[in-house]
Amino acid sequence: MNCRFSYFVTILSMLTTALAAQAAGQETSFMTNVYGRDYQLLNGKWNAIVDLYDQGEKMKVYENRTPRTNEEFFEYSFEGGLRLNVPGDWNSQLPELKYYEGTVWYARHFEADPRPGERQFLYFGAVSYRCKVYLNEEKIAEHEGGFTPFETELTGKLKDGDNFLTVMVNNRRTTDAIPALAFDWWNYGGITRDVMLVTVPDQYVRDYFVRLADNDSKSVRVSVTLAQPQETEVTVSIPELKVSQSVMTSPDGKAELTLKTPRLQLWQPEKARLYDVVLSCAGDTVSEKIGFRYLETDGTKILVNGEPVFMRSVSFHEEIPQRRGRAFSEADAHMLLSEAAALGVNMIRLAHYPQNEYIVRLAEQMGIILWQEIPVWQGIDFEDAGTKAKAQRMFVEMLQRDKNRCAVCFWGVANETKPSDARNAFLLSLLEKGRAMDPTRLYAAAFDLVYFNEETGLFEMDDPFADNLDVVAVNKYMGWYHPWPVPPTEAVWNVVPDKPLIISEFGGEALYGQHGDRDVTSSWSEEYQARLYEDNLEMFKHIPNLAGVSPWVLFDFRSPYRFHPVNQEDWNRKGLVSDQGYRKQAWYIMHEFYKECSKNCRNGK
Ligand code: GCB
Repeated sequence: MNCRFSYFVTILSMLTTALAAQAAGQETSFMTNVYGRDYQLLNGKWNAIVDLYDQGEKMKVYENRTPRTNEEFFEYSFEGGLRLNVPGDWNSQLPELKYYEGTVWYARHFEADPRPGERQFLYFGAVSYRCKVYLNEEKIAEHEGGFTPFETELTGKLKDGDNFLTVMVNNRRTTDAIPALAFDWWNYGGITRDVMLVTVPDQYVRDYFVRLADNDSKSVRVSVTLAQPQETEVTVSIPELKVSQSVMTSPDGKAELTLKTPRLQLWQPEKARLYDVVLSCAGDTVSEKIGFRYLETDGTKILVNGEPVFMRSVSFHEEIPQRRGRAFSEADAHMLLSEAAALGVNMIRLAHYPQNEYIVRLAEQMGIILWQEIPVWQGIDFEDAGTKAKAQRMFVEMLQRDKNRCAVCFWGVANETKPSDARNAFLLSLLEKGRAMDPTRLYAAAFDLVYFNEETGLFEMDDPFADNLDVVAVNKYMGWYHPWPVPPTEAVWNVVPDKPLIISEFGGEALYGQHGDRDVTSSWSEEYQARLYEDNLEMFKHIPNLAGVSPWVLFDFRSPYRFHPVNQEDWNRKGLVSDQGYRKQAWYIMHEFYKECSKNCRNGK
């Protein structure tokens, strides 16, 4: 192809991709495995303007103008003012921004060297919560949703040499947002994950889904989509297994193939096994480490590779407590995951939103099962069609990013929702989308409406939506939000008795280093929290279909509605580990339980 023609084909394909995305009702789509591509990080210090009254758009600050005549002046300048780290939340970078909810403009220059035959994309790991992106004064993208990535194509828009990038970021809470008006974590705003300038060839492997073909290890199924619709050869190989296979894409640029893999070893919890998988088409090669495992449920059991696994889980927010800010780096992922591993877990419920890729990829290397969910967290407006479409897009973005991460075994659709027709239709639409895209995972949701039935003397739940799920999870704060109606030894559950049940949250608050009466909730003492753990562990013996437990939560985390001036000070103190990184008494109880459980727990027995 000559250069001019190739340029024309590229522009045409950009248009078809954009139109197809629009037709599918998606605002955004992005390439698979961006970290496997040739990229330049645009992280670092960015200039910033705090725009409390949302005037920046009207003033066109993204034009970044400076006076050229004696009469001209501008009431802004990106130079000489605030500088913010990217990635990073703004709240932890300046005392005045600790509680800030509004707009901040970010801007920076970068050098580009666009070449014919190549395409460039700007990729944001996450911007919290909504944003508009401008390149060289032109608006090129917008996105809503603080925990999933998006990209925008820059081919044909980049200047040779200096380019100016502006991002308007807004984290104001609204009723139609996800999460909505109130949620129990800090509303961090900012460009909170990596920003990447990605270069790929004109034609490239844009998307792929690699997984086991069947519930055994004998063959691997691969679905590939090329960037441009074209009949051409694609090859998939797993060098370590000495397998490689080629197939022609159909005219739409898509192909399916199955690799025979008789010697494949499966990825298992606590025994990670990953293989380099290489995908190529003419002029493009991309590879990454991928693991293989299969999931099923059998009555009340969760099976990984055909074996029942009891989920010894814990949750954490994407937050480094000691820094009082969002986690964003590989080093952060090491800190969070090593503390989780020390507790003895084989699973993490990533609370309450998709967390950054460093966490997901490292957990996979460590053999830790993940549950990922979108922040459909209480208070969501299920009646609002726009909110529903937003949730679907977020869910698709989460699946799209991590579909090749075998560690992710559960996709969570919601946390603590109340039954209603609108809620059911909303959540069902997520399940339908998910199952159509990815039938290889277990679909779950966490409920909080389990109650003690005085007549039957059992803990029960009436939420028919549970029938739609593979695994049902319950958050239950016995001994904290709920006093014990019967002693823990008599606390027997009859909740979705035919399905696997995970206790996805339990716990209570304690201020590290505070000692007090183990019988008094308001002592906020380590002793009370430890006793609460003992009681709950006792209760778990009476949940016949128990398939896993997940204490809430690994670390104390910041939450603006935790008002108690002495015991909380804007912190949710349910951590097993304090904000300073110290283990509380309850940590040792849970650790001991998990040590025993790793030998003895088989779905509650
Ligand atoms: C819950 C929520 C979780 C909260 C927790 C609490 O049920 O799912 O996000 O942080 O309770 O501490 O109240």
